[in-house]
Amino acid sequence: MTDQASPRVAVLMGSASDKPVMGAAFDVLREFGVPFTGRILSAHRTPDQVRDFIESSTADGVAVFICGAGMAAHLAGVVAAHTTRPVLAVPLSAGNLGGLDALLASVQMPGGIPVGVYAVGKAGAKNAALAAVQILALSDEGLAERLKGHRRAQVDKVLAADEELGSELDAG
Ligand code: RP5
Repeated sequence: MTDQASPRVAVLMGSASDKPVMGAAFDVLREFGVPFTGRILSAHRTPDQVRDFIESSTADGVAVFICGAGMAAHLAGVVAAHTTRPVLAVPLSAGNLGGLDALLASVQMPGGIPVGVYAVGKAGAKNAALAAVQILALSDEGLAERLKGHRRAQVDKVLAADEELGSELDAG
């Protein structure tokens, strides 16, 4: 799946079963108008295709890789081994260990091959996408302004909820 012509962010996931959670990353990238591509590729089940994709997408201008995987989550590490561009990992809850397995597999990279690791699940997918936007915004003033607007909207939302709670409590 490709959102627009020249993707700047590639969102990879290890299995179709990861799609419902990794969709949160697509939502953020769409919200900011960042061209992205999404692929289901597995470090274990399709190792050759992972390597080929990294080579071709890097040549095509992908700047940041987001990798969601559960269980023995090696996708981000393998991608990082093949590129010097930033790789952001989203550990996912699959199997019986609630995502702790994927979190540890993602975060315990040997020195020399960095991977940025986000929260397990949807919050991680959302934040990894926001981090990708932040990286791109370093050289895109329009994107940087949209990030500031996004932060302001969050403040407004929390304050509105706070006011509503106050009214509910006042009403007894
Ligand atoms: C990982 O194993 C995938 O990223 C997924 O989270 C997990 C289970 O995959 P399926 O057995 O559902 O395909 O590689």
